[in-house]
Amino acid sequence: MLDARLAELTRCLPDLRLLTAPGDLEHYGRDWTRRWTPAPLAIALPASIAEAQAIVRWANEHRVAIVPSGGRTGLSGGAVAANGELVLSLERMNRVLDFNAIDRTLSVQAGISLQAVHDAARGHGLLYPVDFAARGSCSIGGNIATNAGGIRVIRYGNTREWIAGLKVVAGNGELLELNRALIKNSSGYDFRQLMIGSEGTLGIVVEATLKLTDPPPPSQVMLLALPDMDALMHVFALFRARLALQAFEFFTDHALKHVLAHGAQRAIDGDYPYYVVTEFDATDERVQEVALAAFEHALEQGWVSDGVIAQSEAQATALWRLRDGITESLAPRRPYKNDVSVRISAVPSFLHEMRALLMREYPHIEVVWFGHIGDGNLHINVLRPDGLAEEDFITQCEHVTKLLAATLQRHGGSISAEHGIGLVKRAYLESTRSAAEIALMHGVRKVFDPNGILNPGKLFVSD
Ligand code: 2HG
Ligand code: ZN
Repeated sequence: MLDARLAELTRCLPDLRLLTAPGDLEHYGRDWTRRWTPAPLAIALPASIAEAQAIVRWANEHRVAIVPSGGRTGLSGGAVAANGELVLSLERMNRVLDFNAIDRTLSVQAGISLQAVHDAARGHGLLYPVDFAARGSCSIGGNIATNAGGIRVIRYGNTREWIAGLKVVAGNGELLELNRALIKNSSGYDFRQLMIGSEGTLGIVVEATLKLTDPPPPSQVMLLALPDMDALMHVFALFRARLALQAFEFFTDHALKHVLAHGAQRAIDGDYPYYVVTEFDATDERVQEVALAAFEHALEQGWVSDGVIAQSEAQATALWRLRDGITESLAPRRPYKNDVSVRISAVPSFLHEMRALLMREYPHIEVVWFGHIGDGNLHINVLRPDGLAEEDFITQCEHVTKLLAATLQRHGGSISAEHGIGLVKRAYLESTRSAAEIALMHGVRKVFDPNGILNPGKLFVSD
């Protein structure tokens, strides 16, 4: 027996693809957090903007909450549907709509994967530069909803920098065309930017016009082994001063252990506590000399202990795998994740306090650190030991996150650098945003989504 509300939905939209089988509810109701039990009402897969608008209008009429859904690779629970919501999946709206060679833009439907965007841009001899390991599964709509960052932020910035225009279905079902891909548009509030990072609480992104750029110059990839934490930012300053960096990522020996166990190839013999993968422009042969001179200098200073520079594309890929493969290698353990940031200048002092805190609070628990240290963004993955009940583990992690949030606050940082607040971090929003800001955020939400049907429960503790 179909729920009466759903019966009404299929009456309004007879062609709408609607899924209610238990397997579908489970599949579309969760994200990569795997922490909440999926319990959506149904899954709607609109094929057009008009269908998406009609669904939102229906949801307003029947006061059904909607969870906008892309690739569900999120790590903060932003796309979880555990409370009888309707999941509105953009999966079928996954096409490239237009390429404009003069504007150097690509217009796409929101459900397209990041990988397909990369491929389409490459097909036109250009680059969409935001990139990260989930590229094959995540969707551009989800990237926009969280202002996704990734491994090239140091060179290209976050998703926010690459959105020329958006089409968004607001909480009342109205279609908003935001910025229309203008480069210059000084005509009042920029709602496009407001939508980016709003985690589906203000509107549903249905189409985006993405800026493209020149393909990157040839590059080289280097793996460095470091003797201690203090060396990290010295090496970063040195390499940044001498080379044109495209990426500067770090991970610890714990992270390395897991990726190696997951099939990656060891590239440096010996055991070191910290590693860096860096990629830099290599427009001519001199660059390799400059890189090697920087490496020698770091060696003399005692900031690096060993290093390897990739001699082929295959080697570069193998070195990247050591960093790119971390999340996947840890996934079976369902880690508790923190995703924090501070200004680059605050990294050294923050790292010291953070390490002391984690060592004190997690004495018998494995904690894996890695991340985009060149952007001041650190990922902390806490692994539940066998024998510790999930509930007790989460309680402990939440207690530590509270302390971490206070540490971040002292350092002027953020509790969410790039994964979003979602369900996981909503209790700590006030460590990063003032009470006045949060009150305004609630006010803004009311304007765009008066009945609070879009992704309720996410971002804020109470709607
Ligand atoms: C990355 O940088 C992703 O690889 C995932 O942001 C981080 O798994 C994580 O904690
Ligand atoms: Zn990351």
